[in-house]
Amino acid sequence: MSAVPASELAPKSLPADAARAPLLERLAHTQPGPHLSVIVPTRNERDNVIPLYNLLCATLNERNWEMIVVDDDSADGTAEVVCWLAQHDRRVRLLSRIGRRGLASAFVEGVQASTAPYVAVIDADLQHDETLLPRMLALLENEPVDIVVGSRYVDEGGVGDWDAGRARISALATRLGRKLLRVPVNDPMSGFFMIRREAFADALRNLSGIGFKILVDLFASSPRPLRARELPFEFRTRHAGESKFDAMIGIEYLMLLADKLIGHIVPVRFLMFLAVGGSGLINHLVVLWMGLNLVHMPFAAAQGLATGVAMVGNFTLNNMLTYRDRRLTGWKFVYGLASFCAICGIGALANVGIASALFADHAVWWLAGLAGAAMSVVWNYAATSALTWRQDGG
Ligand SMILES: Nc1nc2c(ncn2[C@@H]2O[C@H](COP(=O)(O)OP(=O)(O)OP(=O)(O)O)[C@@H](O)[C@H]2O)c(=O)[nH]1
Ligand SMILES: [Mg+2]
Repeated sequence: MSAVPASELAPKSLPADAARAPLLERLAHTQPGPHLSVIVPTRNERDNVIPLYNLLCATLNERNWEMIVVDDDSADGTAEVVCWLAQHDRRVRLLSRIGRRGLASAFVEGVQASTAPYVAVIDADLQHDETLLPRMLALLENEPVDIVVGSRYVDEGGVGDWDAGRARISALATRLGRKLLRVPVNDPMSGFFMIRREAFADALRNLSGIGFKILVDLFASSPRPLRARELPFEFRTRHAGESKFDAMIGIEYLMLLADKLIGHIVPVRFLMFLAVGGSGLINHLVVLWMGLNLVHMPFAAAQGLATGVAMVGNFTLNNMLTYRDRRLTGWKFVYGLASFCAICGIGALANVGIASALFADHAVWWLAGLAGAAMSVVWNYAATSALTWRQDGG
């Protein structure tokens, strides 16, 4: 195994014990920790884990590396395969997350669980060219570079067999990232890169961690411009299993851009919650109109039906979009819906109470109405985020 240079290991201030002879003597005979951690986010990648491990072994060879698989509760037994491998090779580690989603946050937590001075991320499905890893590492070790990106949009790189639609979406997302957030690489959408630990640590507290696109997030969150290099590679065809690419990834990307641009002023989840609330108002009016004019229901019944449809619709949309990373399924969906309706019911009562009190105090009617509505929106958002979509999975 190659030893880690002492300079890489020395934190800014070590306790005095670190310099004492017995410890130094003991450490002289231990195996150093990994020099490179390769983070592999997985969701249902059972049949790709072993082929990827074989490729990493072949390319990283005698280097001191480890593979950290961050699995989000895969239903196909991915975690079991990783456990089995890890029992045979201590360079394989598993971080298993329950009730959590998202490639970006999986990467962040994988890096947090590693102590290596260099960390890389690679897809499990063999689409990335793992043979670039030694060159990425050499660049970081030998040159003043913070991050090396595997790029599909430089000479000799390519997107493989994507259809025209996906290629267009990726090109648009790339332009947005480069223009709006000034990401200085040709392929800010790439999910394949290696970064120096300090550069990651400096950006860590500013990261949004939303969705799929961690590279954009890293560039936009770093307190200083990251010194970047790109190495070309051709995106391969997925080896086994199914793609997780869907329209939601686009929405999450827009949320990430919004968070980076205005997130310091207003939380992007709150904006999404507002947008969903706006769509709920339209739903409400459409159902009310249909109840009154097509089914000829009494007003109170039509209004009750419209309220119910809007609440279920709002809950479902918020569950899909605003809280996609904490999405509730099965019975949790049902309990979540009940708590959402209860919280919004309390919000409605508070809304009427506050608006009526202000109105009685001679406030203008629309100002009283707006104040009541604003109060209930903030309450609904705060309470459902704390209770319905709790951080621990609801
Ligand atoms: N931990 C974790 N990993 C994820 C999640 N979503 C996707 N992944 C993994 O991230 C990697 C990239 O996902 P893919 O579905 O291959 O996305 P893609 O490469 O953009 O799409 P395709 O080209 O169609 O394969 C794969 O290893 C996935 O298993 C997630 O929510 N959590
Ligand atoms: Mg893939």
